[in-house]
This record gives sequence, C-alpha cells and structure tokens, in this order.
Amino acid sequence: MSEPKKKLLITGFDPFGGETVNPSWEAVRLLPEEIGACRLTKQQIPTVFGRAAETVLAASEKLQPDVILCIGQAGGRSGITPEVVGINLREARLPDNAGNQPTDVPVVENGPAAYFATVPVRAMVKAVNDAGISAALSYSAGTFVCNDVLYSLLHHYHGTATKVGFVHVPFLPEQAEENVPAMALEQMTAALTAAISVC
Ligand code: PCA
Repeated sequence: MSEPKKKLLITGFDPFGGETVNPSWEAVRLLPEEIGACRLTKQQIPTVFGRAAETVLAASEKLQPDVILCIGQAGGRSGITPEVVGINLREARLPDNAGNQPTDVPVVENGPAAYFATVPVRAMVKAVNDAGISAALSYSAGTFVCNDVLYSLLHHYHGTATKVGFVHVPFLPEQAEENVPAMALEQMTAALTAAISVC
C-alpha cells in the first residue's frame, strides 16, 4: 500500500505592475502533481490586497491542506528566497491590480506585529542549494500583496496544524533589464521542487 499523501496547496500570482507574466505562476504551473510525500493543488491568485488571501482561504477551506505554500515575484532578487516572517502592515509603492495603494494600514486590525512562517525555511534553503540553485532566507516579504497573503494566512492558521510559507522568486530573463538578475523558468521549477520536497 502506498503512503497517504500530504496535501499541499501552492499558489502563484497574476502579473502586476505593468508586467505581462508573473514567474511565480509560470513556475507553479510547470510543477508536477506530486513531489515526494506531497500531492499538489495549484491555484492562481490575484495581486490585490485582501482578495489574494481570500482566494487562498476559499481554496484551502475546500482542500483542507497540510501545507500552504504561496509563491511570488520579487524583481531584483537573484535567488530563491523563502520568507521568514510576515508583518502586519500594508504599504504600497505602486497600486495593486484593483488600484488600491494603502499606506500605513494593518493587514489585521489589532493583530500582532508579526508571525514567523511555519514551514521549514532553513531546510528549504538547504534543499535548493543542494540542487545547485541559488537560495537564501529573506527576512522581509515587503509590505505589498505578498506580505499581505503571508501575514493573513499565518494569522488565520495560527495555533493549528496547517503549515504556511511563502517563497519569492526572481524575474524571468525576459522581464529583467540589463544588470537586473533573473532566473530561467526551468531552474525556478527545479528549485521549488527541491523546496517542496522538505515541506
Ligand atoms: N509579488 C508581489 C505581489 C505579487 C507578486 O508576485 C509582492 O512581492 O508583494
């Protein structure tokens, strides 16, 4: 008999900020249905404050996953970066895909300042590095929609068995201007596969 599979909900965002692709969703789309002990369910989510987390929560209510891993684009980064922490702050330098541009607004009114991710971020970095791909911990997911999703999910699942994590990925080569780092899609997918294998 085969081992029962862990259920992993994995998400990527739609394009934002004038881009025509978002590497997070492109990489998630290419992942296999199963990685190690995990069976994957993929969901695209909108780059919109509040609505992004609501979309993840609607999917997770249905699936009841063991692990939720959200992937997002972080243009300018050179490697795969699991996020260590989500903070209770919305502060946008550019409008989201619904035109929202909050400043100094909490994600959750009266929520704690921050939550640590509950996936094994250090093991994930090691697994990606062992696969020969650049990865490092990130101590800030920013204050835009990615952080919004990470904080919202960590708040929602605080004290439960459901693990929550977020991984930022670099631009794809076709997005990056000169002297801006980028990563090929196949490498991103291989990196996410390695990271998921230890989740
Ligand atoms: N990156 C943005 C939001 C959507 C995405 O892919 C962020 O880092 O907040």
